[in-house]
Amino acid sequence: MKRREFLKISAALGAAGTMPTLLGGCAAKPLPGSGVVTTSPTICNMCFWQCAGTLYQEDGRPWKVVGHPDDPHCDGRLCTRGTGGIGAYLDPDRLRQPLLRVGKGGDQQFRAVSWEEAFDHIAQRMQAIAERHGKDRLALFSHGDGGNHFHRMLQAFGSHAYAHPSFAQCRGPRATAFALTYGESVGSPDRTDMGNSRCIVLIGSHIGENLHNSQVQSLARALDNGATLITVDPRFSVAASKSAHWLPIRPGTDIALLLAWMNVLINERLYDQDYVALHCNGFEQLVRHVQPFNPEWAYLETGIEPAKIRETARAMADAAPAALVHPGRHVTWYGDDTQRCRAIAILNALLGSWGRPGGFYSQEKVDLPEYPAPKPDKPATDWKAVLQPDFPLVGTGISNRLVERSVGADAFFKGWFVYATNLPMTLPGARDQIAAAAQSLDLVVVVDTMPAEITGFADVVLPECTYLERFDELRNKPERTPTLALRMPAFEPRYQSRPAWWMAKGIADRLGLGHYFPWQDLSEVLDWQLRQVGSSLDEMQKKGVKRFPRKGPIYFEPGRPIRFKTPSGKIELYSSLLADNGQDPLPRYTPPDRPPEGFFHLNYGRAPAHTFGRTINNPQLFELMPENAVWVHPSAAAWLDIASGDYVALENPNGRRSNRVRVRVTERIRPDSVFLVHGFGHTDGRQRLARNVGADDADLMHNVKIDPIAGSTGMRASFVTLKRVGKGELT
Ligand SMILES: Nc1nc2c(c(=O)[nH]1)N[C@H]1C(S)=C(S)[C@@H](COP(=O)(O)OP(=O)(O)OC[C@H]3O[C@@H](n4cnc5c(=O)[nH]c(N)nc54)[C@H](O)[C@@H]3O)O[C@H]1N2
Ligand SMILES: Nc1nc2c(c(=O)[nH]1)N[C@H]1C(S)=C(S)[C@@H](COP(=O)(O)OP(=O)(O)OC[C@H]3O[C@@H](n4cnc5c(=O)[nH]c(N)nc54)[C@H](O)[C@@H]3O)O[C@H]1N2
Ligand code: SF4
Ligand SMILES: [Mo]
Repeated sequence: MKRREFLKISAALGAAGTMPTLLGGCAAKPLPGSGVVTTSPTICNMCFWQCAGTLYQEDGRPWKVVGHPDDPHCDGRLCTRGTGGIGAYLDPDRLRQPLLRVGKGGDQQFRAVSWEEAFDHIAQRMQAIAERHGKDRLALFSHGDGGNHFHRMLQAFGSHAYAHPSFAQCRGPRATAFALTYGESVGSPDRTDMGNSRCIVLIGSHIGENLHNSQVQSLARALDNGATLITVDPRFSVAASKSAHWLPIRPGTDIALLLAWMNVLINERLYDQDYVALHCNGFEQLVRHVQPFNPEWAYLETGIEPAKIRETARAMADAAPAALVHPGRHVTWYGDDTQRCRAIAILNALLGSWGRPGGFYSQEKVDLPEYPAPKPDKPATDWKAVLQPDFPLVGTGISNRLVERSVGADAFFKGWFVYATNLPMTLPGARDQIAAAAQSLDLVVVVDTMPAEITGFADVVLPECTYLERFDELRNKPERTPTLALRMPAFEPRYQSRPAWWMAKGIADRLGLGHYFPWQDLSEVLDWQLRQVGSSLDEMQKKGVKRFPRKGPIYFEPGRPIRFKTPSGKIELYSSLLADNGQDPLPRYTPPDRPPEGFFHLNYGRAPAHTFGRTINNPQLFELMPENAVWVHPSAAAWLDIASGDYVALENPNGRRSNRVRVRVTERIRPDSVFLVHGFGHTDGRQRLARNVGADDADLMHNVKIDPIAGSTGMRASFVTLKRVGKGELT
């Protein structure tokens, strides 16, 4: 496909008009927009890119949601999933009222209760836990802003431990590696200046299937401007199909390639010598370190021809400093992930791209004061030092570790709050461990919009209203131009559902901690904050998005030294902190495990129509992609005697089997690997569209590799084989 078509893809994906719609539109009905139309600002919550948009209603009924033209996250267009937001609101399988478990054990029997009864139950159990074990024995797992309200309530209570799976199952190694190298991380939205790049290198990073909105648009812009795209991916991804160079690497060998690229840049003196001299520390050690790792050595590990390695290294150097080795996002792959991310960070330093146009820019956010409310006391003990002492370089909770510390009678944790994260499909191969934790915990509270698998482990299920029915905190992300955006309710909450802030405040009230939430409605907090920066809720309800002036420059000033927030004040090619902590101070390559006879690497990724498992049951998006398929190379298919359209079950070496899934035979995958889109294979029967369709990759993961620096879960070292299943058989 040509570049133009890439633009067409993103345009088509962004167009609300192309969506099949729940809302009718057949000939007998009046034309959309001919009734009384009202609009309100929102921020999409179909993924975590947080695009600002506008919700249109017609005669009080939902019509469409479109991107905000002035928003840097979306540039006026929502992606496929974003246009399906109304489906989340209308989903008939939504949680409708608070539920309380009846009976014990793994018995999934719930009864609907009032909010009063749910809050009383939670408060009583929390107090009982505090009396028997201590106030610090509750953990919060969360993904998304609403979690902050529960965080505040739990901190006020005395429980500070929290974890976001978007660290240890996603960005953790990247955040850790960039902080070690540059003293700061890449941020979200990522601070990549792709629109101005002349050469972009993607290691994995399947942008185009990974539909982070403005990022896809800036890649398309770069390609239109003639940028060279180099994609390193064992699979022929959408990005690979737009690339000047596709490097179909042997899975798990990226560090070997990265070291060889450094070897070429250094030995051919193609690196940015002035930049390195001015900003970097440890160059001599790096020079010595990379000498053995020439392209001929890397070829044996990666399967990438030496000439190709040299050619692509030179292409980067030609474009530098507008040459960007993308840091990736979901980087928890093989357990040596912090080392791989460090190699990426170092390569960027050699190209001089950090702080330069076409590389990485510096981000700013709005200086937004916090609402005046009492601050919870600092924790009496350092919970990270107690729970994860072996990961001293990690400044946040490690979700898999917190789960481990919740299993058994003598476990540290006695209660969980789980906000908007579906742990059984999110933590690799952890379903049995989560079940064991739920058995031993005295309280599991799950806050969700849908009957996700995690709700089956809850003692109390609290139904949150969808993002179209609530205020949330103002969006104030670090970005190119400081910007605020507002999410406000377009509709009254359906059924008994309520927003997170209302629940956290209600529980705090029951615990005698109501003074930590000294307001009646979150809108008061937003209005107060907005007034401190010269705006108001009234103004934002009309505008939706407001930009503010930057304070500092967006790129480094040429030739001017910078003080980086690392121990040496320089970019640390050689990491003193890693050396001090007994880790490799320069990236080390570890050959990955290879599949046993008859097994394949289990590869996984995204598809444009869905976000993980959270959108599968969405009626609008389900229609676009109702199930996943397992990608199999023709030679493997011939060996297995299977064809496209056949149903198989995936089985890991421990005998764990997936739900049945259709085969897709394609040359786009290597013969040693199979590929699944993550998020399918829901088992909760209450999601009536999503249940039992497709296969779940998370449940098949058996060889989870813990990163010794970030504590994160390497999820790409698992293997599966394929077993034929008969028609109608659900396994
Ligand atoms: N549509 C959609 N978009 C999304 C999301 C979504 O759910 N749906 N989720 C968002 C989130 S939270 C994240 S973190 C990002 C994740 O998206 P990315 O950060 O892009 O994820 P990756 O794991 O880098 O990319 C997956 C690619 O890695 C390739 N790969 C597998 N093994 C290897 C290997 O050993 N080496 C190399 N070089 N490549 C390999 C796979 O073939 C696949 O093409 O996507 C975001 N965007
Ligand atoms: N096997 C495997 N595991 C993975 C990944 C993978 O590709 N494969 N990807 C990893 C990555 S990159 C990430 S970031 C994590 C993400 O993992 P999670 O953060 O767990 O994301 P989801 O699976 O979408 O779960 C989100 C839950 O939030 C609920 N939800 C949706 N909207 C709302 C809302 O407005 N309020 C509330 N209260 N709940 C809501 C959904 O119903 C769903 O149950 O998963 C990681 N785990
Ligand atoms: S990238 Fe798509 S799903 Fe994510 S916030 Fe933006 S429009 Fe919504
Ligand atoms: Mo992620």
